[in-house]
Amino acid sequence: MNDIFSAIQASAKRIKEAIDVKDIGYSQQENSSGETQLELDIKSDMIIEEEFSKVASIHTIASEEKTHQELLHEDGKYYIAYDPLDGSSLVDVNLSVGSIFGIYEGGFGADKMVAACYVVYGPRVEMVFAHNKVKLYLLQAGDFEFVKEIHLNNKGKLMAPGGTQQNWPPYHKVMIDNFFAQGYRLRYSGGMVPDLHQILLKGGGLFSYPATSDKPDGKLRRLFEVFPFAFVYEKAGGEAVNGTEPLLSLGFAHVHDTSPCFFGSKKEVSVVKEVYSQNV
Ligand code: AFP
Repeated sequence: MNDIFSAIQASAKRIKEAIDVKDIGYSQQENSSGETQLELDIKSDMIIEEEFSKVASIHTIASEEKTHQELLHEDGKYYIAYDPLDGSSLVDVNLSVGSIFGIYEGGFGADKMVAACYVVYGPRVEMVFAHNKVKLYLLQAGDFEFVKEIHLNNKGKLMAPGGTQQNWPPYHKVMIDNFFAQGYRLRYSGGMVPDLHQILLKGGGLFSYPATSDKPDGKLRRLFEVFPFAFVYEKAGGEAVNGTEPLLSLGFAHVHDTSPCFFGSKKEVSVVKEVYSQNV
C-alpha cells in the first residue's frame, strides 16, 4: 500500500505542475461519457497511468477518462479506479479541483475496497488517505506532510446540495429546504472533491447528489467517485447512502455506473434515510 501512496503523491505533484503551467483549453477528444475532455483531463490521466505503471502491486486500473479498464501487472493484487481531475471544468474559473482514487483488492467492487484517497488542488495542495484511519496531508516544500486525523461530528452545519434543483424529486426539495430552515449554511462549488473536503474539515453536514428527472441514476460514478468518498466518510465516523442503502453495499455492472449519493454526519444522513424510506 505504501508504494501506491507514494505513486499517488508523485502523480499529485505532477498534476499540480500541469495545472499551474498547462495551457487551459478544450481538447478535441471526448471521454467515455461523451464529455469534451479538457487537455488537463488527458494530461492528468496520462500522469497517473505513468506513475501506476511503475507499481508492481497494481494489477488493473480503471480511469473515468477511459472507456475500459487496463491490465498493468499480472501478479499485482490491487485494482485502482480513479478520476484523474474531477471538476476539471472549474479550472478555467480558478476554483479548486481534485483527483479521486478507489483502491480495491482482488477486483473492483465496494466489498473489495481497502483504501481510498483524494487530492485537492486549491490554494494549497492537500491529500486525504483513508485506510484504517482518515489522515490529512499537506504538500509543503515538495513533500506531503502529515497534518492530522479527520473525524466527523455527529451533526454538522454545512449543506452541499448537488444537481439541478428543478429536476429534484419534490420530497428531496422539501428535505433540503428544511435543513436550510434550521440554519445550515450553503457550501457548493460544483466540485465534488472540494465540496466534500470542506464538510469533512469543518466537522460535518451533508453533501447530496440525488436521482433527478434528468439523471435518474444520479450523476456521480460508483467506482471512481462514490465508493471512495463513502469509504472516507464512513472511516471518519459519518455515513454514506444512496437514500436508503449504504453506498458500500451496492454492486456495479459497468465501470462507469453511477449512483444517487448522500455523504455526511450521522444525524443528517439519518434524516435522509427517514425521508427516502417514506418516499422511494
Ligand atoms: P465536471 O467534471 O463536469 O465539472 O463535473 C463535476 C462533477 O462530476 C462533480 O465534481 C460535482 O460534484 C458534480 O459534477 C456537480 O454536478 P452539478 O453541476 O450537476 O451539480
